[in-house]
Amino acid sequence: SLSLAATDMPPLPEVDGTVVEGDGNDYTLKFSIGTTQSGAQYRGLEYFKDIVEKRSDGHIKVQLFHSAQLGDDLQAVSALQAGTLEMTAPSTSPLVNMFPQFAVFDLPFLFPSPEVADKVLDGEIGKRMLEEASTNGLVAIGWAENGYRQLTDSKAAVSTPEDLKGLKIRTMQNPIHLDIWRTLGANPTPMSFAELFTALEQGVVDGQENPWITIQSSRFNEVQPYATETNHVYTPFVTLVSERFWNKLPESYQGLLVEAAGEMGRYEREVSRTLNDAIKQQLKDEGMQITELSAEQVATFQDTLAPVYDDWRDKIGGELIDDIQAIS
Ligand code: EAX
Repeated sequence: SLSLAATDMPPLPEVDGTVVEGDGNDYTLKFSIGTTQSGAQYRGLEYFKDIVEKRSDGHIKVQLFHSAQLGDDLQAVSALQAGTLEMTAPSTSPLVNMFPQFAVFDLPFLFPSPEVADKVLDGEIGKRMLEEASTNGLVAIGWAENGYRQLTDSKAAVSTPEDLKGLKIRTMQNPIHLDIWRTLGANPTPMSFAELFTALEQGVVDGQENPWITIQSSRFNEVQPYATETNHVYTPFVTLVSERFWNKLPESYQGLLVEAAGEMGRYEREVSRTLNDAIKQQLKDEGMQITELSAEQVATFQDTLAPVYDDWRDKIGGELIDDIQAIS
């Protein structure tokens, strides 16, 4: 079931190999992610590796790890802080305790389109967030995307909040997500991504939510016959470097990593969006029952979630949210 993503995966772009001079030393950089080898995120990492190895003329060696092999989102971030891993790119949601400003990405229905997300990530707000997240042993250097999240479950088709009554839904480790699913009438449990497939398979939880590409590349459809296209939250991936590693690098190589993270982020978002619809179709073809919501049905979810939105809007700070809405 991974074949379509693999064959539809656009070819890696040619890397312009203008060499960046270093300090004569060689470096090895391990880059680990939570999603699998067949997703858009890993494709982005392959491009990053290509750029960094070519432009450093082989002086920086990039080793890629996927499927949470070196830890899930939070474990990988801890490893960066400890200096035992050099790079990772988690969803922003599990990091809100450390970086409260990331919580805007958890507000339901705040990002109406990928274009608005790009303007936020690539504009002043995204730049400021990267600066603010460059602390606690981490250096934040760029944005990619996980994408718009969709609901899947094993019990029944869901088209209204009532259909969610009592459903056990796994969420990321994030208080807003817990609030969202509780308010919709479900029974949410936070859990690390690495444990999720087994939890779904064994019925520890009935459902979960992730973008189509992550659902398919993680084979959740094999244990989740139903899905609902909710688009309830847009999740970025933030590209992080261990500060310990960063401080060892000459400035020219720090610049190279920033440049490569930018190019990876633009490419990965393009791949993610190109594959999104194709993968939704493939999931249907493979027998997943996908419910597409009418505008009224989406409005019902939005109305039900209005208190969550208002409550967290006050906690996060209305100004940042106003700025994002002004972009929309
Ligand atoms: O690294 O936990 C999740 O649902 C995400 O897709 C995970 O952040 C991927």
